[in-house]
Amino acid sequence: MRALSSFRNRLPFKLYPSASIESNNKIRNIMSASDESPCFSRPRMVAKKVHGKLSHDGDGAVVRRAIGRGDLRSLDPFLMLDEFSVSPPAGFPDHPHRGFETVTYMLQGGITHQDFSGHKGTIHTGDVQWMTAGRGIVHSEMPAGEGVQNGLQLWINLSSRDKMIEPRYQEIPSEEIKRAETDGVEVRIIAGESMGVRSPVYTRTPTMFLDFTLKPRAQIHQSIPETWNAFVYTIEGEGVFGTVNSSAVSAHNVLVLSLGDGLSAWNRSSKQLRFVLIAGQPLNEPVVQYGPFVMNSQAEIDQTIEDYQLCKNGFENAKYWRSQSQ
Ligand code: FJE
Ligand code: FE
Repeated sequence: MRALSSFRNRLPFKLYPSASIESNNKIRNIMSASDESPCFSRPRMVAKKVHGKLSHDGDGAVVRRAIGRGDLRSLDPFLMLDEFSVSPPAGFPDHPHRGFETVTYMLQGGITHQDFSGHKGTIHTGDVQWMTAGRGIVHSEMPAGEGVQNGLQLWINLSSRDKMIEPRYQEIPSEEIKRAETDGVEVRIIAGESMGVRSPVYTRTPTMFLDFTLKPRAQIHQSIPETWNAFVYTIEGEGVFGTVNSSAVSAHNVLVLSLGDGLSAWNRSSKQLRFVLIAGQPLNEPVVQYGPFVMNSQAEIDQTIEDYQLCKNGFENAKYWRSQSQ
């Protein structure tokens, strides 16, 4: 493995110079076909479509980054969305985070994470790790088995008052993720609420994260808080979003939604459609990003780099810690 983390005074991650921006449980709810008509009045439309372009990150990992690059630098409070595919020996070796949360949702396979406080574990298909980096975490995220390990990683910004909180993990195994079903639709509720079912995950920055699977001819009408920023990421199949006669969108696209109080989506194809619907309350704060450090000002970024290099203010454990190879 290339030494991504060997030299603490060389920052072990890619810099994004232009990334500085101003500015329990099994519940099965069998519902009637109540989704035939929307329970909202201002439907959201697709304002922008961004294809997740293939690129490389970490150490040989392949990512489709749809938020956090190009013309979708961020979507307040979201900083990054990657669909990652890693197979050994590629992965994301020892690297730091400060100032935001990472949500890792496995689509296929497993990722083993280890951090500088001794926290260690593996998440598998359908499991979620909701990690609040807060004032600082240094960790590695590496494939847990042979072959391709595939999932989504979302970065959610923290408000200025939460950036320096104690790090925290919420790990939800697949079988504990609440779900609801209605005709031809299954939703896994990772954060927020759908079809009357609520997730127990606590989100510092108010966030909705729903994973929908629609059989052919199925449709959904999901309410969304009116002023939150929201997007869809298509995982599998082809879907119609916003209005029934808009053109179908294929897999690996982010659809940024206009404001409104809900989203309608239809599967008009002959194959299964799967997508995530993610929404969050905007923070409306300045964002200054330096790779995996996200603060409100350049002075706070300079302080963070110093804290990391000198192993202080939350990075104390980074002094002697190195991840163990699998
Ligand atoms: C990163 C180096 C990194 N996308 N998707 C630099 F390793 C990373 C990083 C990841 C990441 C990890 C997983 Cl498990 C999934 C990811 C990037 O850890 F973000 C930067 N900037
Ligand atoms: Fe990470």
